[in-house]
Amino acid sequence: MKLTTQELQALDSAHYIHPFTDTAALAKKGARIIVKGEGVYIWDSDGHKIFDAMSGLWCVNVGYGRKELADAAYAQMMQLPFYNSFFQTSTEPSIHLAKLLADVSPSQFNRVFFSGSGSEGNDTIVRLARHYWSCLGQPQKKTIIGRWNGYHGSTMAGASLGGMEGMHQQGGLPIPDIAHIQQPYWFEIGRTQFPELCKDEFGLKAASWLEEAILDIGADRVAAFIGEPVQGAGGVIIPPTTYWPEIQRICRKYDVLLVTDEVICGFGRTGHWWGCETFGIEPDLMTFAKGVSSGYVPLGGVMVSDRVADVVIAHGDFNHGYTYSGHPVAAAVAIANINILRDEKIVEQVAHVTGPYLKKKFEALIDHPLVGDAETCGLMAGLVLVKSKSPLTMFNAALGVGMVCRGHCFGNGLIMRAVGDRMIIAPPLVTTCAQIDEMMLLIIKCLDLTLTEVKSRGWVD
Ligand code: PXG
Repeated sequence: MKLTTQELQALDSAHYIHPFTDTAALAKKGARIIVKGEGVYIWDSDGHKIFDAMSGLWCVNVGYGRKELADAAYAQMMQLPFYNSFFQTSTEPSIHLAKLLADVSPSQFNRVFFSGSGSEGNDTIVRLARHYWSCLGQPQKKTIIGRWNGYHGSTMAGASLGGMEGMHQQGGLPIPDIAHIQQPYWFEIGRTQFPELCKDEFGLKAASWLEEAILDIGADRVAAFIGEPVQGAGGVIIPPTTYWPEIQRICRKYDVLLVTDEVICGFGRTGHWWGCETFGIEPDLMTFAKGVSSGYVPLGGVMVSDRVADVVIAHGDFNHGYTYSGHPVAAAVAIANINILRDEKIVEQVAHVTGPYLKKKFEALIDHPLVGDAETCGLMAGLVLVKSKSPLTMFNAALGVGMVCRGHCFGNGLIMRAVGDRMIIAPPLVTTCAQIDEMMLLIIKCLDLTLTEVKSRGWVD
């Protein structure tokens, strides 16, 4: 039975509570229903073709419609759709994937713990980091430090590690023994609050907040620091190059585990397999999800370094696991996905061809009257919409200029996200230079339409 868009929307608003959504407001206008995907494009139920410059939700890295992934899922479902890995059993795809992940990870990582999502991966991080210190006779070393405006998922631990205040306000968060420091956001914080510092000096300053927090809490009480190499949901916040090496130095100095949440940055997004490689650091734990399976099936997990694995394994059971840890179908799809990334040299392509090409094109947006900053890292990018460039003046946040721009994108066949007045993209890693040109034309068109609208509303002079 084929339903019309209106019929689908009516059923959607009657029965479906969407994530991070004002359900009553959505019911009034109806959800946009996506029905098909091919390459970098998706189509809605009214037949509109849309350039998906967000890769679904930062995940469809090899693009839509890859038969190899569908075939892998089909074959595995026919062979063995499910078996668990709890009671001294394992499955072929999960074993092969574990080995493959060790192969594509930095050399300190030889083991993996599987979950079904990034949020579950970060719950695993909290339990594993605390358990590690407990095994070493330091059960009080359990505080985990994250960052304001970081995003680590929506479970109790994930949302607590994250620094989204709107999330903390609902459901009694954060859980105990989680702390936050300020983010290394040059444009919003460095430029305005530390005008005497250059960007690189600000990177060191932002890292010093970790040292202050560790000293404040007591190094003997801090288990780990967690951060996204580039903050994704927070608005593609690319830290100064000085930041991560200094964070690593501080973690080592105070014997605090270093965790990179690679849920967005992992599997090539930044031009290396992992964000930590782009920023030249060696974490002790890494969370992954999304790009591991290009989002075709849910899968996540934690890469566990020898340092952590050796201690935990020497202490018997780790009492933690999910029904779908190492799900054979998800593992089979992830293997096919990683093979595509390797065989088609997609990560190298991002590093040497499409990443630099996007950088050149996207940074040139700074010449647009509405753009106060524009930066990229691999195939992720963010720009800031500003009221005036000289002096640099932001719009009143309450005007929602980012949402105005997002509306024009939606209406003109482009998915570009708004995080406040920061517009962000993370197109599939298979996006070609010609497709980047096409995307840039759409972006410029939507910026122009936004400029016309803010002028007509009297929001700029
Ligand atoms: N860590 C990071 C860095 C993420 O980006 C998660 C953990 C949680 O993963 P799961 O699979 O549990 O969703 C994420 C997820 C957004 C947005 O608004 C970003 C995510 C999820 C939903 C919305 O950009 N990232």
